[in-house]
Amino acid sequence: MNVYDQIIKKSEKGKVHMTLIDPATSGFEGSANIAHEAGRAGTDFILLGGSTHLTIKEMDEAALRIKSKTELPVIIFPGSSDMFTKNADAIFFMSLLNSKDREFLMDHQVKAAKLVKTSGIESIPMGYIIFEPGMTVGRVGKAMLIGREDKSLAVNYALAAELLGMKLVYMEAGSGAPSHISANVIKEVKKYSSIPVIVGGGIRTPLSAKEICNAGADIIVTGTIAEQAVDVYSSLKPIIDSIR
Ligand code: 1GP
Repeated sequence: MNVYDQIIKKSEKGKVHMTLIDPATSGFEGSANIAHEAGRAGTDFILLGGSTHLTIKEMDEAALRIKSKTELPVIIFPGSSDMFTKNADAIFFMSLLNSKDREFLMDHQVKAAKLVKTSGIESIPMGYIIFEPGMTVGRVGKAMLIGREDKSLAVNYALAAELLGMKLVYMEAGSGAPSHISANVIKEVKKYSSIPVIVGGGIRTPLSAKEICNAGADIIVTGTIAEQAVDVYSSLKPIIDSIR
C-alpha cells in the first residue's frame, strides 16, 4: 500500500501522530535514535526535514540511518528543492500557500519536479499554511502569517489547497512555537475541508494534543519535544497515548 493510502487508512481508524526529525539539529545518530524510540512510543510516520538546509548527500545518509532503526514509513518534509533522498518512502510535495515569495510557492517545486518524478518516489501534494507566531519557518518562508483567531482566512486557505487538488493541508504555528494553533480555527476548517488536516507547531503536552484532535485535526506532528528530550520514549508516549 502506498504511503498516502496508509495515512488515509490510519486516519479513518483514529488520530495519526507523525514525528518530525531534523538531522541538522539532531545529527545522524540522534535522528536514528529518535526514530527508533518514537516508533516504540507508537508514532505512525517519520517526517524527515525542517527549515535548515541539508544537501542530498546528508538527506541520503539521514534516511538510511533512520530506516536502519525503524520500519515506519519515512516521508520527506522539505525546506528546499535540495532536500530530497531516494532512500525515503514518500515526499510531501508542498507549497507554502501564504508565502509572499514565489520561491516557496512554486520555484523550489519547479526545480525539484524532474528529480522527484524520475526517482519513482511517491509524491503527496500538500498545502502548507503558517499561522502566528510562525517562528523560523514563518520568517524564512516569508509567510503572511494568518492571525491566531482568523478562522475565515484559515478556511479560505485550506479550501484553496483542496480545490487546487492537494491531498493534505498542514496548518503550522512554527516549530518551537510557545503555543499551538487555535482549536476554534481547526474546528472551522474541519466544517468545510474534505481533505485530512495536519496540525503542528508548539504541541508539547498530552492535553494540547487532545485538544487539537478533539477540535478535528486528523494528524498531529511533534518535533521539538523529541529533539530536546533526554528520554524520547517517555516524552512521546503520553502524548501519543492521549490521542488514541
Ligand atoms: C514543525 O510542526 C512541526 O513543522 C513541529 O513543531 O517542533 O513545535 O513540535 P514542534
